[in-house]
Amino acid sequence: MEQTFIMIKPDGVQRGLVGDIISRFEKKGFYLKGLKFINVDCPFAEKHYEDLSAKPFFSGLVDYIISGPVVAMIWEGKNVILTGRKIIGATNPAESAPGTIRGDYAIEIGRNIIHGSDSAESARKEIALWFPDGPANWQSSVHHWIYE
Ligand code: RTP
Repeated sequence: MEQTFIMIKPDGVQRGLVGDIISRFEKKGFYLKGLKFINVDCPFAEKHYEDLSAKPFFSGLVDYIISGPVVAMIWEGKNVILTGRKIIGATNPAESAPGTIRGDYAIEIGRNIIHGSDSAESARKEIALWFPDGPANWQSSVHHWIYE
């Protein structure tokens, strides 16, 4: 089944939003397959955001990500990459719909609380980077209550 990489950024941790964010993904029916509470260093953050290295906001983005602990997660489920992005909301909170995480809790693009993989290719790369040992191996006992 499809997997995605989700990271609660330092502002989400500092503002006490970890429980709410995990709850939104759990209540939707997705399965938590990996969870780490960690501080990343500059080279690691640069690697994660390497596709954005030419952007003018790159160094500010890296400083933001290394400014405190983050919660790195693997979530699994049907269409979890696209649906995860919908749960998160548009990149700029000024354009994120109410009901989304960014729409409900964020104001500025540079403090937008959470990251989610934007494609199957980035999910694969990001899971490999953040979870080199792979996802946890467990099966949900409520699977047939969520899927036909
Ligand atoms: P993310 O990777 O964090 O899930 O965000 P995204 O795909 O929605 O957006 P992306 O374009 O990949 O940008 C990554 C993060 O960089 C910050 N950003 N700042 N100042 C700016 O104009 C600007 N643009 C992007 C945001 O924190 C964004 O989530």
